[in-house]
Amino acid sequence: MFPGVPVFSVCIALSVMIFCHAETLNLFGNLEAIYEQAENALSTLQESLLQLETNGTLNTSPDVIYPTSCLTSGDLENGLHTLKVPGLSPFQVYCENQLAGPGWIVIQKRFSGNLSFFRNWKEYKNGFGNLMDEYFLGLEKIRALTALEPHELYVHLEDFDDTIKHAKFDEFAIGNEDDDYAMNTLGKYSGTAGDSLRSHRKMKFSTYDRDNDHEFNKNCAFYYLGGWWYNACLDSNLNGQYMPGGKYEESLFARGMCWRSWRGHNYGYRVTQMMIRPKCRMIPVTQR
Ligand SMILES: [Ca+2]
Repeated sequence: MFPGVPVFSVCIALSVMIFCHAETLNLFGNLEAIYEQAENALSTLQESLLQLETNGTLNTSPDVIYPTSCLTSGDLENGLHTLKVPGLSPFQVYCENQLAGPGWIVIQKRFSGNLSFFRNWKEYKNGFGNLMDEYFLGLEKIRALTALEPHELYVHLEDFDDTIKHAKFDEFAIGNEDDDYAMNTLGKYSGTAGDSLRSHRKMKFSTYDRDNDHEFNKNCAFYYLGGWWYNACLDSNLNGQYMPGGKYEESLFARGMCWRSWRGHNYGYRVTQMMIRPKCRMIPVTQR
């Protein structure tokens, strides 16, 4: 075959060549598989991004486990997290960890007046606004969260003189839509702003297109320009009109974002933020 070269040596050389070629083929095969996996991962990411852009939520596979509160997200930075509670698809919330200790889910946030809160029943049910801006999380999500385990409520208020006060309630829960999301549970008050929610306890939620209040002569939500657990009618109206400057004239009585026990019926705050978190979890005392 090859003059002067022993047949045995040629056989060894051919064997090594064939082996090396096979190894090369094997390597290409592995690279192809890795490339395919990367392509699949990229495709999944693109699909998720498209879902987020179109729906605002992700359709997830059953093996993805999301926390049920901001406390279990494990992240102490403020920001967005996806939660999952029984009966609802996963949804995003803004977690607040610095204003009043860790693990608060922001359910209402206002600080600019750029977003109208004079909304109908369906909008209050499903929520509206932008989680990174002003928003209302939605009664259905608040119901699902507070039905899952006992929650506490924290109301943060800032006036136009940069004074900050708060009202904390050691229990808070609302009923389901059949019960018009009534504020069935409102625990003990503590704080600095006074308790302007007590008279709204056991009241159903009302909007301008669904009058569940105790005022027989008018629709409180329509009259006071918000959506709230109106009685006949209100000691607080944090979803009322945003009033730049705070103090407003007597003729606009209680139509702003008022909290009577601090600055009365004719003052609307610069910032309001309502937050809830599970009350029975272990939180270090120093962080509460
Ligand atoms: Ca009425």
